[in-house]
Amino acid sequence: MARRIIIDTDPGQDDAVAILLALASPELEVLGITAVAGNVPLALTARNARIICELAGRPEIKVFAGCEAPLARPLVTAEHVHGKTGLDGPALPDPTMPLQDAHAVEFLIDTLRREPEGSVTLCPLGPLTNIATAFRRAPDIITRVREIVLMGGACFEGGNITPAAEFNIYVDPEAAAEVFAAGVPLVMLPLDVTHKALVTAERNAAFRGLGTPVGEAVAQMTEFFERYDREKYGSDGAPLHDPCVIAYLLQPGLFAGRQINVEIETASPLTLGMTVADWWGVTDRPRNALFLRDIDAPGFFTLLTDRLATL
Ligand SMILES: [Ca+2]
Repeated sequence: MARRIIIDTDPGQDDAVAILLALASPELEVLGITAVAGNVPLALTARNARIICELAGRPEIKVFAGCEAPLARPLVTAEHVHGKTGLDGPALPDPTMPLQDAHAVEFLIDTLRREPEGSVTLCPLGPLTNIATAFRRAPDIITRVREIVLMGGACFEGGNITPAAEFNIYVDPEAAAEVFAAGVPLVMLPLDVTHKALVTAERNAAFRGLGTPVGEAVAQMTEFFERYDREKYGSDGAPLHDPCVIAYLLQPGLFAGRQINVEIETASPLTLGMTVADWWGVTDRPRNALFLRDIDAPGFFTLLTDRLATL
């Protein structure tokens, strides 16, 4: 039976590739996509999620709009990375599939209450506002979640929005703190992993070489945001953050890490949103997250390219 997931997302070119990978994978059943404000404001993330479903030929996927702003702070966005639409790069048509009427938080609560306990995995690819709001409003759903597999945080790699913090956690640190403390089995794909998943020229040529609308769109999206990353990190190409979450669900053996304690800084102005990761076990704090640190990057790109070829 396919693993049932909800993708919570703020597309974002790398979110887009993650959604495409999920929709291309028969091992996964996407129960719905919940949009959240993050890389760009909510109206755009809700629009971009639908553009990507249509690109994948899956207009029947249910897309829900969620929270417009973090729990306790004004929204910080990342147009400097993703462009003003969030999906800059390819020219993709406006979506014609509808946005669902229900709020994303309502969908999360209803779905977790309806589906068998321990059967639904949450895949957050943006700030954790929708998830934390659902947990606040309906604490009974928390123990019904099978697992949370999220992109966010950083330890050895440092931050990408401040020296200490990764973007998704920084944007809504209060939400992240609540989700990390909720007691749900949690797997995190931090920058320590995703900065090893670099789209080199050769890997981008493989996307383009698929000769399909999906392959071409993915190539153009990664070309757009790699300009920024090349300048910033001097790296070989853009890190493909969010698809690592879906790849972990498909082939966990591509990744390695440790079960450790991770807590979120919510007070210090200097390190706000930092994921304080007890990698060396120097505290007695309970282990609440599988912190992944390594990835078989060639294996990841082979998986991704092979699956995109099926769309
Ligand atoms: Ca994202």
